[in-house]
Amino acid sequence: MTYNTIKNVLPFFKFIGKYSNVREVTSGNVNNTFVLEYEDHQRKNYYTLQHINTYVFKNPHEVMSNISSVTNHLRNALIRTSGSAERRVLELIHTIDGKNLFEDEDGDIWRAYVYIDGASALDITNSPQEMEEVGRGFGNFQKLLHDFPAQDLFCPIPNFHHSLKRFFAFVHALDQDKAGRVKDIEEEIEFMFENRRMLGSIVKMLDNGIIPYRVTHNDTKSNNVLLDNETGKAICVIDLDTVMPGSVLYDYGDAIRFGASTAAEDEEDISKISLDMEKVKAFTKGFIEETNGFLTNEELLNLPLGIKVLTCELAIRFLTDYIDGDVYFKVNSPDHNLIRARAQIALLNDIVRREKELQEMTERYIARAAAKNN
Ligand code: GN1
Ligand code: MG
Repeated sequence: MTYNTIKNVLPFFKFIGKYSNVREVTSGNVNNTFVLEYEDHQRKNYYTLQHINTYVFKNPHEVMSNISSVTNHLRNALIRTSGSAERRVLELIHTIDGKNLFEDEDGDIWRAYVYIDGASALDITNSPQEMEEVGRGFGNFQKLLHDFPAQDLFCPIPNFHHSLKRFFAFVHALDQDKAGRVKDIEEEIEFMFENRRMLGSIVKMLDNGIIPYRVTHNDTKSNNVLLDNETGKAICVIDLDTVMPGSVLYDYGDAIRFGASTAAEDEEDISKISLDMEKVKAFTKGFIEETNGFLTNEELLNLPLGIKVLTCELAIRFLTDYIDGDVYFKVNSPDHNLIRARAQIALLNDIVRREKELQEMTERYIARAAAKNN
């Protein structure tokens, strides 16, 4: 079945060897991902093939242009600083006519990478140590890209983390009530209205120049950093579709929202959802150590705000998609987006309860990093 979906696409990519197997990766909410196995004499070659969701990515050429330039920069920086970029950066497989994406006869868009073997992408981190490595992975990504000219990148999804515009889109969706679901979500609507000022706080700081735009990843889920199976170390940041100019608070906040929750993003039993402070500390340590020296004080001190805003932003995005009738995120039940939104709201309530603790913890790590510099 899976093979039938992809078989017509395979001959158009420069894969080496003879096709022998495929498995689908089910964890993404937007694109469809397949791992391919090819046999080449006595060796096996593995590739990642992705079908790009063009409802979400309206201009895949811009996405691919960003990915090409960012991976080139990362490769050069890694070779310069550690001598090799082997398994440390995504490597695109071109089509037989030398392009970085393939458009099939139905207009569907596909791209491929070398699959990085012997590493894991964790939907759930099992320990603070793993979460610290995820923090190092994303922190190092920022570090390697901190001299990349952000203005050279396209914005494939404009206003992606403009949380205030997300609020306006939500109000518009309420107004339209396309799927007739607004009547069931009174409490959630009230919650969003109460939080609208907070949603606008990061964009306001960017607009006023209080914090800078940087090249950011913008989708810092723990499963977007590969950890080496033998050493446990972060080796490669993946899923570069949303790399574009943004704030470091987005990357930090979204990573904590996803990776330091005690439950999955779509946990139905909200009594299971809270913030795992050991994982928060571990991630913060790894992230601040890797980014030491180039983040500004304003950025560092506002990292906890990133957690609040990004958790609320995801709540409002899931809720908006629920109201619209599930047109954006993949769902496995009619309530899936509502369950996700409620889970984010539960997490946000715990984050707000721990606000002071989060601020003090962040300041401790900032002070430790600063002491190392002196
Ligand atoms: C989507 O598909 P995935 O898991 O890489 C979404 C992210 C959300 C995430 C929530 C382009 O990412 O912004 O945070 O789902 N990506 C896009 O799980 O919208
Ligand atoms: Mg993604």
